Amino acid sequence: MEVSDQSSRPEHDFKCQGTLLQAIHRHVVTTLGNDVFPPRKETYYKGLAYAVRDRLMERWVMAQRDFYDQKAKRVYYLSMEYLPGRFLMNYITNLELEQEVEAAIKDMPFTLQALEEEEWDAGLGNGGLGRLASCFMDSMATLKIPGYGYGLRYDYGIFFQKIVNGYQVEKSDNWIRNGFPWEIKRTGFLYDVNFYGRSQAYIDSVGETRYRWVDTQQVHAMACDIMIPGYGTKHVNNMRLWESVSDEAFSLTHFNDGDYTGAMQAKVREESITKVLYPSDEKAEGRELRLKQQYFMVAATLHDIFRRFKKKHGQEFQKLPDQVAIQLNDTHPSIAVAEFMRRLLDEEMVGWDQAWEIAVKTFAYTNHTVLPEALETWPVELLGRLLPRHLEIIYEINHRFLEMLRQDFPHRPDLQNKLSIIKEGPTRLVRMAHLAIIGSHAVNGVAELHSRIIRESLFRDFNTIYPDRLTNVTNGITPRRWLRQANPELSQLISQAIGDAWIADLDQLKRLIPLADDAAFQQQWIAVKRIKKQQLSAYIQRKLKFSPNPDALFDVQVKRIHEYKRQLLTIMHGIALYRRLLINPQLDMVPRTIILAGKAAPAYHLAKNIIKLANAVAEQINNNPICQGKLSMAFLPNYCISQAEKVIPGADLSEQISTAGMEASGTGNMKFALNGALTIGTLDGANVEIMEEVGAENIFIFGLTSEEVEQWREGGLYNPRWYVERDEELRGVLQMISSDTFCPGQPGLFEPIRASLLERGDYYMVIADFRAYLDRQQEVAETYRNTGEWARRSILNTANMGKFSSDRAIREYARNIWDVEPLR
Ligand code: 4GP
Repeated sequence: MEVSDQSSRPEHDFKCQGTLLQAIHRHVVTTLGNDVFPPRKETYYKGLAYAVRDRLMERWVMAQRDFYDQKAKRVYYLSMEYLPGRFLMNYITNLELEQEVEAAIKDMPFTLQALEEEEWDAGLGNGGLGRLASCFMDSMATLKIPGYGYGLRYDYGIFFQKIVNGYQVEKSDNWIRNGFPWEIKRTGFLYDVNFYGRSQAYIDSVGETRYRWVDTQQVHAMACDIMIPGYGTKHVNNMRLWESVSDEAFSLTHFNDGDYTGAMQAKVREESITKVLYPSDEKAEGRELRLKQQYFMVAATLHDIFRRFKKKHGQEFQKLPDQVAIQLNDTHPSIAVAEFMRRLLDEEMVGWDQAWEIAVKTFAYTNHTVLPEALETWPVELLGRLLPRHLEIIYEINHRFLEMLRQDFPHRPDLQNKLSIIKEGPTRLVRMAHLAIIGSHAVNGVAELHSRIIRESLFRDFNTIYPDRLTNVTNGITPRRWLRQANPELSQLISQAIGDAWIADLDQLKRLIPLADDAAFQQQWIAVKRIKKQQLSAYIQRKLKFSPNPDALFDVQVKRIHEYKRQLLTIMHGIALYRRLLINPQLDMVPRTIILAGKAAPAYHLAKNIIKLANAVAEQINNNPICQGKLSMAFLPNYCISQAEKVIPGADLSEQISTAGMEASGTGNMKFALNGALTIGTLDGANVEIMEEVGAENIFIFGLTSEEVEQWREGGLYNPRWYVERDEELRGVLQMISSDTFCPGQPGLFEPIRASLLERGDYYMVIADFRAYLDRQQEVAETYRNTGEWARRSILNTANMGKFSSDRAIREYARNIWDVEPLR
């Protein structure tokens, strides 16, 4: 009998002993080498983190054994980005340790909240796509799906945003500077990852031509594991992030010659692969490094997947699709299709047809955006140099695919060019999205509207040839983080009313519907919202040194700054209100605080100009006495997950106002509504489905539809000047932007914004939607005056958010795409 055989597994006792407080003290002394007295916040945070981690570790080992024993099919989620935020409270809530922790620190000179603030956000992603991946991790664990998140452990995550003089300034985000207690580094667990070299043909023992990849340069991938606990279950999943390490210590020869930098060079080069997360729209620079990152993640991950599979099933690769599902989170990891083929063909000696069938059954691909820059393409020259064998394989996949098109669609010769993986032109390009679609059995969009746009326009021709492949799974968010953890006050009120089953079954919130008309419940609801607004106001005070009145309408737009998301429209509304006050200082208006936050990609100049405008407008409004008590505006620096957890519960109004057809889904929209904010939004992304769930009368919809946007664009029908001529207030607002009203002494500072609207055709149709938006905002204000009615709608929003749980989304992936069952 093998030692690894489960039946020979001896009884071990690795249970945590003693109280949590004892464990904290032990870690403060033995792990951190400090004294427990006097208690210091930073050491206690870490001591607590280790103590909590111990408890989890116990469950984790048991869960891993379960996976193994049950021979369950596993899901591998491949993502270049994650945005888990902080871990401490997530672990405490999912382990239901709150009371024990409170008891353990009750005599300390700090609160649990203060300890929580010691943790630095793990900012390993840019925005929605990364945060979605983290919500999915939580749901997979909660639903007991044996899932793994694979990605990269960047030393520097998304940059830290400072606002200096109203401008965004990027600082590198060294998030692990103070250590990262949640990870377990597998220093003995290294895989080789190859680059460069060449492909060499040879004849194998049975006379077949085979290929191997030779003369390569190697880098090592080290596994760093982070546990992902489920809620209400002992199940714990694993997120495995790869770090590039070099065993190339440093060259003693160089060192002895006095060349200290040269001595370190090889090490630095190899370890640079996982140094830094790419900002979302980085240009040509460093493109090679980006492809290296993608392949590095994919190669190490597939190595792991094959190792695990072979341990149980040996060479029975026909079983692979019954044991393994691989989900590609957007186009970035698509090279996995070619790497998977390379492993089967070159290393496992499987024939092409069988290998291809296995690949397609195993892979699935999610598209997250219609923005063309996200559909990655690589110059053939670059891909062929870095990954020569993969380029050969891609050519062969393409050749067979085009052959199929010729045979099955002889009357559509146009498809050859349109769908080929290789885009011909002066610089030949590999279209990675095409590789992902051809190599997957399922391709999904992330909201009904987005999936329809994919089927009917972005990937229309693929939809013709693979009629059943393109499908939809509407996004979701985890109620554990976004309600239970971010808003304990509201969670408590809800649980008092309907019990706490909603935490794992969000549809239960429907039971709040009858309470929406209950005046006493409305009062309690309003009281909780007021507490969250006070907390938010105090947070703004800490960050910006002014505290908005919690009785004002908190009107919030927080997300990445992008023209299509139209922060500009929110700012223009702020300017319009300001202008009305300038014209009539006695104006009776509903007091309003406009809160914005978000990062702009470092190279996205117009987005950065919009940030400057927001800050400039805020400064004037906040310093003008006529606005006192009526209007204020805040731009919060460094938007991140932990900030979102503070801002979202305090919002009255959620701004989801992207140009219709451009926001794939949005998930912020779901988080706000779950916390009882009403939405002002366009018919875009998941807003459409939110409207269906909460009822059109409980959401403020405005603006052009996606069909109109498309028709107007295609027909060249849109002329922003037409609107400007007819709208005096709009003219006034534009005039204030383009004059030096908000930039005294710097005329022309906001000229790029004006030009984008009036000279360059206003691609995102800000002007077209301006009037409809302002009218809707007026209605928002009037509704807000009626506190009872507002509360009623707010309750109904929360009550109808069941659909948007990421548990529902993961169930759909599990059933329709992965074909996996939860563990027993
Ligand atoms: C985002 C989409 O912009 C957003 O609408 C969607 O909710 C989110 O993915 C999750 O599906 N896309 C990205 C990206 O973050 O980098 O493309």
